[in-house]
Amino acid sequence: MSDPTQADELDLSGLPDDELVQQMHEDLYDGLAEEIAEATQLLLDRGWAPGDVLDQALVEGMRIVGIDFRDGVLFVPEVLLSANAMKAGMGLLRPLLAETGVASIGKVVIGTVKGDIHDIGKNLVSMMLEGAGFEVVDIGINIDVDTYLAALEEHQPDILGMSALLTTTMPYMKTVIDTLQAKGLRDDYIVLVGGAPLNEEFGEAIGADAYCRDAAVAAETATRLVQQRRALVS
Ligand code: B1M
Repeated sequence: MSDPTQADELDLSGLPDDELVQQMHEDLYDGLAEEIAEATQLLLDRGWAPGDVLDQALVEGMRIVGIDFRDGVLFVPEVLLSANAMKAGMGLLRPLLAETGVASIGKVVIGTVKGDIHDIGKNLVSMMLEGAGFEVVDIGINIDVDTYLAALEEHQPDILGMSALLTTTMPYMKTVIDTLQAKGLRDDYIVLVGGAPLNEEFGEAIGADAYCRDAAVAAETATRLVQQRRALVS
């Protein structure tokens, strides 16, 4: 998209907000982690809300990367650099998004399903859940059913969250839910699913409690369903 050597010479602090955000889209595209971290900090220092930096600069930049990845303009090594740059920005936002100061309102075990190594969306969901007051146990990527079950047993969460970004891996969510069912454990947990190729119908069809379109919806849904469950029990 742009010449990375030129980006090195740019004084990011001299750019007005809209140009800085535009530059961040380009730097994300070029996988420039240091520049993304610097620009993220600049926007925060200028009084931007962490959620706005996330949505307008980072998530939007990654959306553009996704289009060119789909169209064969970008390839895996380049997209990995973009993902790394995104994480550099997210690292600065994480403590701010998680800064609620309230006691834990519930516990979540979350992981990306077997065969799938995409973790940016899951990490964002984890951050937003932490920000909403949840304790989050992130068990990582490429998680098979036995690992999910072991984590549920160990951590006894209120919620199981699963992420899938590939049409080939999303059916594995049903494998996990069916296994919970077969072991008589399904009703012990609220099961939330998400990921770009999923939709409401899919969530219903596999027996999840809810499909969450994005991280904000995941946090809202988690809060609502935990409160509902607590009200039923008391
Ligand atoms: Co991949 N990849 N990728 N990739 N990759 C996609 C998903 C793809 C759509 C690109 C494309 O063709 N346009 C495509 C999938 C096509 C399909 O199946 N429909 C694809 C492909 C094909 C592949 C490979 C097969 C490519 C190859 O090897 N030939 C390969 C598969 C590897 C594997 O997993 N086995 C692959 C590899 C990779 C990289 C490793 C290079 C890298 C991942 C790096 C990483 O995650 N650490 C990568 C990336 C970065 C992408 C794109 C470009 C970006 C994904 C992303 O991070 N989005 C992606 C294109 C796209 O989605 N536009 C693509 C930003 C993130 C904030 O959004 O993840 O959707 P998202 O998460 C959202 C919501 O979905 C929701 O909330 C999040 C935040 O708002 N959500 C949840 C997600 N999980 C949730 C869980 C919940 C709730 C909500 O639980 C409660």
